[in-house]
Amino acid sequence: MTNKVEGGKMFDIKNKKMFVVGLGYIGLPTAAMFSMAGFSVLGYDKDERVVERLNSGAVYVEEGVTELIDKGLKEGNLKGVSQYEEADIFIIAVPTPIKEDKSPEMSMVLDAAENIGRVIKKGNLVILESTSPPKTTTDLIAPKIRELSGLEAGKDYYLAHSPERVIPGNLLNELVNNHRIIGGVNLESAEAAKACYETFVKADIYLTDSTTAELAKLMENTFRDVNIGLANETARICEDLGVNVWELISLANKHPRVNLHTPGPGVGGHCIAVDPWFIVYNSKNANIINLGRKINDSVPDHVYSMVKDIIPKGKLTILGLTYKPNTDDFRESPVVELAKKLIADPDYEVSLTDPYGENKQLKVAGLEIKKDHMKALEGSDLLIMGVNHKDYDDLDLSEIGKVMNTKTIFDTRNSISREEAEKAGFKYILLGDGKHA
Ligand code: SAJ
Repeated sequence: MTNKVEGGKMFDIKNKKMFVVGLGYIGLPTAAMFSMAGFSVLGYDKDERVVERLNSGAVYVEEGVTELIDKGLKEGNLKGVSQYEEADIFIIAVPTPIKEDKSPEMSMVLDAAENIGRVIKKGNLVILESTSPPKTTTDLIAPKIRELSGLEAGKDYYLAHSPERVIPGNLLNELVNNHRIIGGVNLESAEAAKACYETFVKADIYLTDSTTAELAKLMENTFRDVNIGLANETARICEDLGVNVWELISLANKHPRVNLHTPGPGVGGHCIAVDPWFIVYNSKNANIINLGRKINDSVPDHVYSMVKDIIPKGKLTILGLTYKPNTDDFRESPVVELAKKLIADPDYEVSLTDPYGENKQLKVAGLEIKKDHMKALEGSDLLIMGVNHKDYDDLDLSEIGKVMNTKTIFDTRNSISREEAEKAGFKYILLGDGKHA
């Protein structure tokens, strides 16, 4: 496969060496995918333990991806490295979090650009995958590479942004089957990047400029965040007006053009709760976006005040603490935030349980997360349903009732049936249910 370039130059992907910067939840699957597609892939991470784990075949990402990585390692097309070196294609897949003041933390992207700038040669291709604020490709990466190498993006080398769009929990499927947007600093750069991705992407690949691609990715996550904010605000309105938000949403969504999202204990993870801030930071006109973020960030406080109303003192057990159901990722979880508030409150004794907790040997404010929910619930006065993992689909409420001190449930997910809970002798309180408040 060969790509046409201005001035008669060609970008040929045959036998190309690829260097992937960042072996996280995007970098690793992407590196593995490209190694399967025939590229010779080196995966770099500044954390040497990550590189060692990769080379010893000891990484676990999620089903399907892990097998792909193992295959790449065995076939010799994938290798972890701890030093930057020359390559034909560089992919930047490093984290882009926010700082305390909600401004973008771009030091990892900048560091990658600087190191690539030291080894880049004419005719190379650089692709930014990390979700980034608008103009990162043109105003941050290109100048940094120019400073170190003297090379001009779009003239001496190709530079493009190809934002990742895969959802944790369904990585492999979405990597292959999601449409891709690729934005180049010029068309040739976008086409060069497309030539790489079309080796494994089965869906459509749309070409644009790099800033549009950056903003499009941010808007996708912002769309979701603002809609979840609307759902969370609707829950509060329903609590005020004596309406059950879950019933209301299911009725409103019968309209062919309405799709109200799902309220809950807050919005977490390192994407939806982060990316809208990149827009707020870059445009003074981001009003709804700013408000949506603030509404979603305020939910754990509201849930905490509901707990205070339900039971002012006693032993609480939180079931599920990850940032969303059926993932083992506890980062930026609104339920962890809630747990911290409750642990800090001297009126409560708190117990935490999550099916993924013990594997990670994680602690929240010094408290361990037990795997066994029955043990965690012993002597409890309140069961708080924080994250409705599949493991909690068939909770045995009558057995749970036997080990608890007071039989009360506070469900932030609408995942336990009121009827069954009440039949088992529980008092049942549901977030967003003004009807039974
Ligand atoms: N949530 C709700 N209500 C909803 C949907 C989600 O409260 O109706 C909460 C979840 O519980 C979680 C948070 O929002 O705390 C985010 O979860 P998510 O499943 O919406 O998204 P992520 O962060 O796991 O992945 C998103 C995806 N973006 C979109 O769906 C637009 C994914 O495709 C992106 O690739 C990913 O962000 C990313 O890396 O940017």
